[in-house]
Amino acid sequence: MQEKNKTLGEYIIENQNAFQYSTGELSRIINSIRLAAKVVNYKVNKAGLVDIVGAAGEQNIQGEDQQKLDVFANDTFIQTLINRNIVCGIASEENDDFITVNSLDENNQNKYVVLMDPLDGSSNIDVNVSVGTIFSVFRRVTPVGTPVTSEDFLQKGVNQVAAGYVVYGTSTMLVYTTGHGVNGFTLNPAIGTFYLSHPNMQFSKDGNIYSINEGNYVHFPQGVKNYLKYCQAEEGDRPYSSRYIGSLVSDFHRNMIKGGIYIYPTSSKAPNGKLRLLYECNPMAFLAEQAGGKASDGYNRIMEIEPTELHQRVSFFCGSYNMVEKAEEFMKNS
Ligand code: P6P
Repeated sequence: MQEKNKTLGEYIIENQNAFQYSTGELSRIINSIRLAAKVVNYKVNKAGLVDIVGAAGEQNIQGEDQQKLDVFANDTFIQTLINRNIVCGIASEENDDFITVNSLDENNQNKYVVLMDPLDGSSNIDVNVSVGTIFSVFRRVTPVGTPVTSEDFLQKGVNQVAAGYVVYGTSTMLVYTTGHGVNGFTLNPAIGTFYLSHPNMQFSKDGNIYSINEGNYVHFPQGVKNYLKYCQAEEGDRPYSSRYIGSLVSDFHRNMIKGGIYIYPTSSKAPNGKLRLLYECNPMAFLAEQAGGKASDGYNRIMEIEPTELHQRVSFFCGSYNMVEKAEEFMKNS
């Protein structure tokens, strides 16, 4: 059991050897994410005060207006990782293609690639609702010392060596796993240190919160409609509560603490769903499973999906194990 109030730095050092491939590289990646998270947190908290809110005028590959904080967060995480010469490649929601990182020494021996959504939920920024960073880490599959290829990024979620998120909310937290459970660290902004505040985070097997944008109800598949009617029926511990922040990291984080299910299904408006497999669904699925929860596309385990494109979208059901199972039952029977 991890005792509370340990700093993130102490935790990383103590657990470095627990990690099978431990050469310190993965620890240095987590440390870089820690540093970038503090820098982004500072700007997110100042967004209302300085001229950094509002669209940057550009559009990302998703065709979404880029908020200036999106651009800032993307640049911060990318530069922090590149400057420390610890990864061989980076993919981001904000970049059309992956970035090949040439190490400072000519024979780049770095073994890891990082995929990320640098600021998820960014449309909430100018209405002061919490947003988050999501990251996923893989070992490269192509020969060390050669430039990375798409093969290094298009890996099944089961191959992840680490995943996590930063939630910039009423407090800023870094929540991550390296395959040995999920731990949450809360930032003390006065001294810029993350402390272990939520050791061994677990989803309850059952829950009574469902998170979905019910405004899209008429566009949902019948199985989702049937599941929503089940959640709203007066029977046993139902009706459940509907809670939807519109920020995946925040909805996921609340559901992990209180129990619940998050659903972003396919619909006639979004035939492949909205969330991206590689840098949103896979990392959240890794966390969910490590916390005793479940993550599927309504039919199949998210982390078994064979990726075909960097920005591909999937339908996403994630949270308390029994709630996801029940939703899958409705999907299969519809
Ligand atoms: P909608 C944010 O853009 C996001 O990717 C998730 O963080 C969030 O849960 C979802 O999309 C919100 O989408 O269509 O309900 O506004």
